[in-house]
Amino acid sequence: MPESAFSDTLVSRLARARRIAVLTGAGISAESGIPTFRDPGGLWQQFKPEELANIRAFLRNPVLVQGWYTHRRSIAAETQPNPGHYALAKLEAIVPGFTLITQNVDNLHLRAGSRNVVELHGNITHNYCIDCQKEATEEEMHAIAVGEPARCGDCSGYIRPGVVWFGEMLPEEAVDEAYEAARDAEVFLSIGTSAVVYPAAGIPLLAKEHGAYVAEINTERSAIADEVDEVILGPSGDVLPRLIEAVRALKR
Ligand code: BV8
Ligand code: ZN
Repeated sequence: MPESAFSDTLVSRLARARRIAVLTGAGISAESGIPTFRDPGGLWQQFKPEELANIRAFLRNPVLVQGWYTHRRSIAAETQPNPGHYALAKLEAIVPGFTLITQNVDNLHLRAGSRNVVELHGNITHNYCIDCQKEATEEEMHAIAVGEPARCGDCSGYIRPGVVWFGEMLPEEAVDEAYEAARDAEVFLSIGTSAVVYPAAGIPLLAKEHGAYVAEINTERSAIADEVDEVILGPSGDVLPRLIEAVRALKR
């Protein structure tokens, strides 16, 4: 199959489907300028996930970890959703049942207008106190800018980002919703994820086990490429708008 071409089967199944589910990873935000985790120059090139995205690293060095998330929050705030995010919002609008499951914490799907978004790993714009769970205020977060650990104004506990770290459970309701959407989906798209982090990486396979037609959109083959029905090699910001346009044309 030529580069970033998709099959007529995929287009007609998407056009006919009453329930579609999508899983996205950092790759869908790459064209917005947000570095992925594992690509060259990725977020984990200079740091390993074990050094930053876990509670032990945070308690050992809250300033470093809070600083890393502040850096990532500022990147996310400065970037815009790209045509891939907008294409998924358009697909949601023309499909009766649509669930967007994301591993990303960058808030770009919500900013692109997607509505039914399941944030498996939380959202970088939420920050809360690890002791009393109070949502952090702007001024409490300001301490990070001066190299101090951000602390809760009520109980002076450390403030952490509202994301799921390695070794932490995913939000139960998010997992339940994602699993239900995967089981019910007639078509499942896995977009821009290396599919190495679990339980998220298992969700496209759950959809396949329950009879969904599963397609992957990625610039390279992911860890689950051999198990899906179709692999479309190309940047999601280019593939998705063309794919959704083909689906809309068929539905007219
Ligand atoms: C848990 C939020 C249970 C924070 C993240 C050994 C074996 C198997 C599993 C484990 C194991 N040891 C430990 C585990 C469990 C662990 C895990 O899976 N580890 C992996 C590394 C082996 N999982 C966990 O710990 C999870 N929790 O299991 O708890 C538990 C707990 C307690 C008690 C009992 C049980 C929690 C995992 C959540 C971690 N948090 N993020 C933050 O963002 O800082 S993970 C983070 O990396 C992302 O959220 C995402 O999930 C993950 C993978 O990243 P991707 O999104 O896929 O991005 P990546 O860079 O890897 O790939 C980008 C892809 O895009 C590439 O394929 C590239 O080709 C493609 N691409 C690039 N450009 C484009 C493109 N595609 C299209 N277009 C483009 N333009
Ligand atoms: Zn507190």
